[in-house]
Amino acid sequence: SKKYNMWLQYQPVTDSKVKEQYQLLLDQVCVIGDGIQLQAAKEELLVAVPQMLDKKFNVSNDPYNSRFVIGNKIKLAQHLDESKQAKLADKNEEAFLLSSDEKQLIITGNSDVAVLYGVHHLLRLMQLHADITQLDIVEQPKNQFRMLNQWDNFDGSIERGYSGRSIFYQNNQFAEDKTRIKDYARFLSSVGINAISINNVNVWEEETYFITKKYLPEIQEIASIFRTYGIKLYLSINFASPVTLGDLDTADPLDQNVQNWWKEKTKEIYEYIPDFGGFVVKADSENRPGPFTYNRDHADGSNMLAEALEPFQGKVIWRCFVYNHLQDWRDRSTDRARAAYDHFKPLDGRFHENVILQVKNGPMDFQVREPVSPLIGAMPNTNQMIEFQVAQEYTGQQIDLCYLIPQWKEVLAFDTHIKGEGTTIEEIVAGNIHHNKYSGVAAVSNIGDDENWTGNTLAQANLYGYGRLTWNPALTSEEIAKEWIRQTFGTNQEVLDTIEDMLLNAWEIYENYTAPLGVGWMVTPGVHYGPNIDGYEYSKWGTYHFADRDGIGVDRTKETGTGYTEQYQEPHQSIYNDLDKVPDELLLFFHHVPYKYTLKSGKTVIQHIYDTHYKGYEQVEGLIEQWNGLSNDIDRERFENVKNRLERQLENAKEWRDQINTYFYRKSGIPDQHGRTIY
Ligand code: BDP
Repeated sequence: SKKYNMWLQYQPVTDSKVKEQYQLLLDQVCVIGDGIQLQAAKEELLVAVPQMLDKKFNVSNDPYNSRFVIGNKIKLAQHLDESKQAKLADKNEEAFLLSSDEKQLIITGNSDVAVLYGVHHLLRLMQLHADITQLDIVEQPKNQFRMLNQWDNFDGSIERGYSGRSIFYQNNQFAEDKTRIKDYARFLSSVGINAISINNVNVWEEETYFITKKYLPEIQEIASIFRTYGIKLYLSINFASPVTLGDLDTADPLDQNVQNWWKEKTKEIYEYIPDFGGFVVKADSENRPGPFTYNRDHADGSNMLAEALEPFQGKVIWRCFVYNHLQDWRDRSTDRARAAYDHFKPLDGRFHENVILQVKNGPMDFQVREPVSPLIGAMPNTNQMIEFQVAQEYTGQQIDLCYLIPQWKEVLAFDTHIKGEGTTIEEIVAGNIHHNKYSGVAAVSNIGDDENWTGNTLAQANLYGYGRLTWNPALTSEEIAKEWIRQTFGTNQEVLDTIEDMLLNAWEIYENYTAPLGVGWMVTPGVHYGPNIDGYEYSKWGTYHFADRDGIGVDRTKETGTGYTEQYQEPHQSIYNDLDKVPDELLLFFHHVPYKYTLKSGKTVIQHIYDTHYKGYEQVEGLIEQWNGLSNDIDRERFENVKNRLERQLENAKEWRDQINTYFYRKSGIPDQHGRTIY
């Protein structure tokens, strides 16, 4: 169905000129080589081309009588002139080349998977109805690791999943029908994802057995599906595995028996999966076991695993989401925002070459607005990757519309100044600043077994955009939106313009009706959907807004606050520290101010709160109107799906608007300047 096919719709090309051009070149394909990823490329062409061009499409092995030839650059060597060879020579393993004139189209690359990426690039161009007779394209991914983390549990539930149950597991069994896993791999490879971890970072009792004979045969099968699409498989592991599995009574990383246990274990895994990616580890975080139990630190813990993986080129992806989650809210001496940096920065230089630290984009937890984590780039001698959340845990849970690419773009564009001007997050995670061996991007996936994969059909754009952006961070939010809409919904201009507008405004709209000015949280505890202003105020999680009758915000300055601002390089340190310089949208993340404090926008904080909340609600009404205008241009199924979600979003926006406005009116006693209803 259309819902299911996401952006690989391969709709028939109706424009007759375009169709003629495509038909001429794509009469048959000659595939040179027989690698599995090349086969996947061929298979994709066999699905796409006949559908799009409404004709038969053959496979041949005669390059001299084929207009369309694919194969890696070694296999194709004699068909590539010097200039083509040269274009690929200084590029990485995943680089592809598309070259064509009216009579011939060649897709090649530095490896078979590169050819698969090249084929997907061609299919993308075709779905956009581009001219394919004058191609001269060489592309390589900017980021080395382009990973997704599934937070799927073996029982079939998904931690922070908003689109049904797992496509990997059902009731503590592996999904028998692997069709969806294969299709997922297709979608991911079409946007260049090259790594995936398939189980929740919180590894429970039964999942601990994933690294044993009990389950490795089944995991092997999943690994081979992903391998076909150039995606390496990783597993989240339980740091206390030797104990949980009953083999040892300690998991102390400096204990020789523990070290040997992991070495044996790792060897066993590689017998099943020779190209196994490695381990993703959440340790000493939110009740997960880790090295702290034995008075060891994160370097000790990760290095022990790294040594076991080293002989097989495996990696340890060690998460930095470490903070005190058992805080006393009365105690102001600890600041959760500081935690990752305070824990990890002093360990710089101590990690093995195959350890990569995975750092969330912000210092708290995927809020609608946060400053960029000061830890990213701050450890010049350590591999790092950034972690985003495609799943909309705090941004509307795929009920509310929230196109996240603009948020990620802002993060990537942030200039840390760690090595002077131009040290952007984008360049750091691409590995261009510190030149460590590994770097890249990871993100929590947003898919489940809902027919449309992502709950809200429009949330497919976030998965698509995540892949495209990690491949090429220079793409703009607009470009990515346009590409996605065209491929997903076709070429109708009104559909394109309307959805593009909806997507591009969605993040701001969501921010408008939820927690104001960077303060975050104010969500229903546990669930994280819908408002509960004081829900996390007197809790152990370190997530406070400190609203009282006089003002609101968290003082993180060096003089009177937690000193978090000092984790940044200049000029950020001074900017964030200074009430006059801090950007409005982050004001309450860094400062506690009176309600009548005047923002740079000229409004007071309290009036800003009122105004944005009325506006946010009205903007959602606007989204509904926009969407309804497309009722004749979009198939029923997808139209109704989004319509229904938007209606729920409106309810949610109303709850937020009224609770936030009422709360702050009661706290401050300051009326709305415009005299609108406050309950
Ligand atoms: C938080 C989620 C929690 C995750 C945790 C993590 O609420 O479910 O386990 O992050 O990233 O956002 O480990």
